[in-house]
Amino acid sequence: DYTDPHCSGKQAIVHLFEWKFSDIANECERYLGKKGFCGVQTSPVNEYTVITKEYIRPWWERYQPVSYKIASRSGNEVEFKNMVDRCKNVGVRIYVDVVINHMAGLGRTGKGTGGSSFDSSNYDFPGVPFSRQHFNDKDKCPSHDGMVNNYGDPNNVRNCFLVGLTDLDQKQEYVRNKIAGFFNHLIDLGVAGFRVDAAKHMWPGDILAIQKLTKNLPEGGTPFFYHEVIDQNDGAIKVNEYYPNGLVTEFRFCQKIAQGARNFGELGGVYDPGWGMADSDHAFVFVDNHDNQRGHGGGGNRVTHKTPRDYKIAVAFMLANDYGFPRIMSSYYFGDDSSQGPPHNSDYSIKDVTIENNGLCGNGWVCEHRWNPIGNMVAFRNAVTGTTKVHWKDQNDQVSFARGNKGFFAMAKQGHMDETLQTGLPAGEYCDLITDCKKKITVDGSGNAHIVIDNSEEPILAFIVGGPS
Ligand code: LM2
Ligand code: CA
Repeated sequence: DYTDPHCSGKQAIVHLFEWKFSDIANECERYLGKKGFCGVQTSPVNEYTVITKEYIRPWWERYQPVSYKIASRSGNEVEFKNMVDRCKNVGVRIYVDVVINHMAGLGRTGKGTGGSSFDSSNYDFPGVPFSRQHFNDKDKCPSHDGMVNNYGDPNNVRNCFLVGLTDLDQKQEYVRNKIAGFFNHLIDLGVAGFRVDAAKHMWPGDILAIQKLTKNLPEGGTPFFYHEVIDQNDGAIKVNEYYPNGLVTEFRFCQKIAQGARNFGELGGVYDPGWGMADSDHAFVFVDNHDNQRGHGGGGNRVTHKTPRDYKIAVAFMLANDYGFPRIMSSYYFGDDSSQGPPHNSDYSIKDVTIENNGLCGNGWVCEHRWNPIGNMVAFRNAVTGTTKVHWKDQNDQVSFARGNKGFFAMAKQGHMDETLQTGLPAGEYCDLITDCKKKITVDGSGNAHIVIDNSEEPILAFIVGGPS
């Protein structure tokens, strides 16, 4: 079952974008385990290009592989293994972002982050090794210049070069085995699954063949796979082609939740089957990702940490809602420069993530996942597993609903709410997750409660059966 994240039924992961392995391990131990996170998505961990020409150390250098050695700005294999073990010990799994559609871009040459030499223009990657014969060529790619330039044609999207990146031919047994060998190595080191980069640019059957060459986890079961397929009703490739392979990223959710956060009247329709959106059991959902938060990868007009109030509303709603498997984005601050890499020291090593007295991060790290309406809603998502939305109410810029008889959630766009509402929950005293229990809610014998929201920066309230008191 490629859709099983292997985290004891927990329901949300966080992408610690560009974090060092040592910091991820610290975060598992000091925060993620206690808060009930299922796991962490890392940035690509295998050897890649060191870019210093047109730009110095952009984040996207990681998307130009040089070999499958574990050697990245986040750390080496020893540090990786240490992270996986320390996280697993506190119930948090690791999912690796794997870049297998391509190797480095044409024209790039030199040494990768692990010291392997390479020369893309000659298709020479001795660290694997891959050579010319392992890449797609003009016979298979129908575009005149060999580049992906027609999203209406699957042969063009999948057999041509994406922004000049040397495109591997996953039809070949040799190529499949090299990639599966990389996955198997990661499984031996204890990971629980993979985010497959640029899955849209590979044939689903080829990816499935690689998945079949991949071993089961030591504790049993196939690894978790979620496939990056950007389907915004704008091309020939559809998310449902990838259902046999696991979950699929649902980028239309990013569009819908952005509209909903700005206009609560649209929140009822964030899952729109009429739009072709993946069903809940196949959808992998997120408010923004590392690409579209900076205008890459089908981006534009997404809600991000740059508008914190709307962002908290959007992510809290995603976690309270009953659609898909959610990923929380955790970013570093950046300005107008969409290439800017992570916070770094003068030698370009990545800066430590520091934790301030208020529990938020320093040194340039945003740590959205530590914002109360985000981090504390993970417990809500876990507590309401298996229930559906009931008692939905949507009027005057206010939305509220229950999840079965397990949890109740409310938000007020204007920042204030003062209503008596049916919660569907057993009578009792509950406390609000968003304010860390500073606010109490009493549910009476008929399930009604007086709901007050009065914090205009975080105009959200949530409580669960079995929650803190
Ligand atoms: C992805 N998903 O399908 C990643 O989420 C996305 O971040 C990757 O693009 C992309 N696919 C390829 O893995 C990023 C970034 C691009 C960047 C590539 C490769 O968005 O801008 O392209 O990584 O590093 C860069 C340059 C581009 C150049 C290319 C090849 O920006 O101008 O094209 O390298 O040298 C000539
Ligand atoms: Ca391809």
